[in-house]
Amino acid sequence: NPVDLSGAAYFPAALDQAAQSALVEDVRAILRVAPLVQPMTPSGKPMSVRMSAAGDYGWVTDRKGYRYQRRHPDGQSWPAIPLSLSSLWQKYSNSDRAPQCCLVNWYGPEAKMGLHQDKDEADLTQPVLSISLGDEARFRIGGVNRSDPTRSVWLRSGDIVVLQGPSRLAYHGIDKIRAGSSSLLQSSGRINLTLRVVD
Ligand code: MD5
Ligand code: FE
Repeated sequence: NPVDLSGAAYFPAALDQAAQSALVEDVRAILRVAPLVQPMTPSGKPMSVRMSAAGDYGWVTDRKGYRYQRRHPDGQSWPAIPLSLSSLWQKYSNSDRAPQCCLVNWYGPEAKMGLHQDKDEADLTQPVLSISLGDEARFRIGGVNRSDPTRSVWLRSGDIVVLQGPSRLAYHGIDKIRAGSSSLLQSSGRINLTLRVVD
């Protein structure tokens, strides 16, 4: 049963070790087709998080702006979303749609993601499902206004968060990675997977 996290449904330890390891293998297969890239913000700053994706769309950013697009920056189509992940969407999302994007975020020990809203998707009533793998991360979530108070929670490997309802437009970010806190990956680091309906 979920814990309420500022309106989001938080399922701590939703995935056991075997399920986490299987997901890491699926992510490695995605990355063989669609390698991680270090995205550039429109203002020209490199993001500290490296990204890839699976599905009909990936989310990219470069000097031209933020957008979803059907191809990797290198030109190839994104690989399909693996069944392991579409099954988790079926189980946890309460959505009547299929996911169109699995964004893969890779955090090294020093990576962060600043406070932001996710609103590049056409239908903001569709949920976002987040899966954490590897090192623990301090996740900050506030309200729909940037100035709203925030709370923090350490997300651990195997945790799932479903952002729906008002929390779907909540400001959120990743403040800090606890490097070496998990032995799931070959090196320290964290993977966050987000499943999304795009258009
Ligand atoms: C992460 N990823 O852990 C974070 C948080 C992102 C992103 O924020 O946009 O890739 S995953 C939790 C999350 C995802 C999407 C929406 C919301 C939270 N939210 O509306 O609070 O890499
Ligand atoms: Fe986000």
